[in-house]
Amino acid sequence: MTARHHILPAHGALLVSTDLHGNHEDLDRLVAVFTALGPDAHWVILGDLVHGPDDRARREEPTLYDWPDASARVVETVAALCERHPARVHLVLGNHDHGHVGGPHTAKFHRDEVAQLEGTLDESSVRRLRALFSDALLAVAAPCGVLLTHGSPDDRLERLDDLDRIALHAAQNGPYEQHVLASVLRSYGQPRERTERLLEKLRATSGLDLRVVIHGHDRDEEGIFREGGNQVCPVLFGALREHKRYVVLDLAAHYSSADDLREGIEVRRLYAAP
Ligand SMILES: [Mn+2]
Repeated sequence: MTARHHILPAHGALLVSTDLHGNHEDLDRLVAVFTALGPDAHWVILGDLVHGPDDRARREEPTLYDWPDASARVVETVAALCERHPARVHLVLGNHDHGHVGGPHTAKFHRDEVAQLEGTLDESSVRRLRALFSDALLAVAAPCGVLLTHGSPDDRLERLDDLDRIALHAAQNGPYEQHVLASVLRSYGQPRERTERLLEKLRATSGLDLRVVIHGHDRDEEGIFREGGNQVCPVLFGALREHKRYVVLDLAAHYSSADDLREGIEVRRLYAAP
């Protein structure tokens, strides 16, 4: 068994960021935000570190895909952060990352993005990348009321502890674990009632008053969307630069709905307007 979920404390600040897809400039900004939050802050990175735009996407949609794919360097930086702050930086696996450690290979910008990226790396860099993703979490939860995942999972998961039994190689899992793994990594926003059923079960089995799912995986040019009053997706990848958002929470507070995450307070822009 490997720990695939983590429970945060009820004090300090929490930075939550979503998909990077090889964007090291966004990562640099987030590192500065994390540092400025002080020595008690936690940072949950919600996956999809790797697989940036190809030349064609950069050419055809420069307002959305203008960065050089620095996937390898993003992995190095996040690995170094996790090593330096093991109790405070928490990496959650994304479906693109999963391709490198047993998951299906993604094909967003290249026919096989896993083979494409690994083909650019030497052996020790491949080992380091796989080690980082092998140790990644599937979910983080906090007494402040949030469940943090890459996708927005459906209501099959019964308890957070079940995540620790999941193998990253899907074929090694039973049907329940297979379903939960796919749902945590690849589901988009859920209807309100389904997320509510999930949160209700997890409240009962974890003792945490979980009310809001904060997730990545999806994109929105406007930089954020909320669903069902109980899900929030702050967007970096796929948002226009001036709309890119991240979230900062107070772990000692309690957030009982998606609307408790206020624009300009909990929900912040990564770049000032031009
Ligand atoms: Mn994704």
